[in-house]
Amino acid sequence: MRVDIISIFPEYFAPLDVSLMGKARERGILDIHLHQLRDWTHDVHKTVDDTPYGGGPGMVMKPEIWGAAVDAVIGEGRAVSGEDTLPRMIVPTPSGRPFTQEVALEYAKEPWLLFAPARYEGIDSRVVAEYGARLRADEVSIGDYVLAGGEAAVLVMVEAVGRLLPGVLGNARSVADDSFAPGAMANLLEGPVYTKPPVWRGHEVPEVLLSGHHGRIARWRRDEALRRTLERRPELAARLDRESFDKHDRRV
Ligand code: 6GU
Repeated sequence: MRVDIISIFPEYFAPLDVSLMGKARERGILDIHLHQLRDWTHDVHKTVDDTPYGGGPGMVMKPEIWGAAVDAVIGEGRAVSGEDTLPRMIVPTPSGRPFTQEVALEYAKEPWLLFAPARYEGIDSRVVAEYGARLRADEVSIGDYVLAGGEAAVLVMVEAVGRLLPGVLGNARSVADDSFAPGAMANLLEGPVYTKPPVWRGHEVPEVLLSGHHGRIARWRRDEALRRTLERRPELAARLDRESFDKHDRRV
């Protein structure tokens, strides 16, 4: 997968050299290209923002600069990937649609993603209007809080998508068992996990996990997942498919 990120802080993405994402890049599974938005300015101050029409606080990022940057990055990518290819464009904003595991799985199928994180009060809305249909541009939010800019949200999304790419995780089963994964774990949080020693500071590992009884262990894990979801995320629990519950599930 090719990933382009246009930002006034390309150095913000240094963490993508580390750990799982760093390995994915070394192996050529993730091909990340960082771009400095200010490279597409023409004034001595390298201005990327201006005052908002209609008044109000803060500044808005200028459409011409973003337009020039996005056009250039598309051209650069096409020269490599073929002239008929276009990236999926992702614009992080707290007013976007929620980024969920389902959205991560959808993005993981794309060959090319283009992230456009904004600072200040956001990007002039005509930029998404311009690229919206052609690049299937999405405005997405990673949660109900406000960040100082979209860069941290891009880090979150690249990691969530990157770990889903074939060959990135050693054990493919861990993707299927994730909290929020479609299928058996849909709308379920994962329960607690343990490793050796069997007793640590007086805290014991649940006996069933030491039993070697795979059926009982699977049953226990599902009970813990259901319990945890009911307690911590009642709104998720309400979306569980009760039709597919077995008798034991109904008691939890
Ligand atoms: Cl995607 N961007 C910003 N700036 N703040 C956010 C966000 C995104 N998602 C939640 N808060």
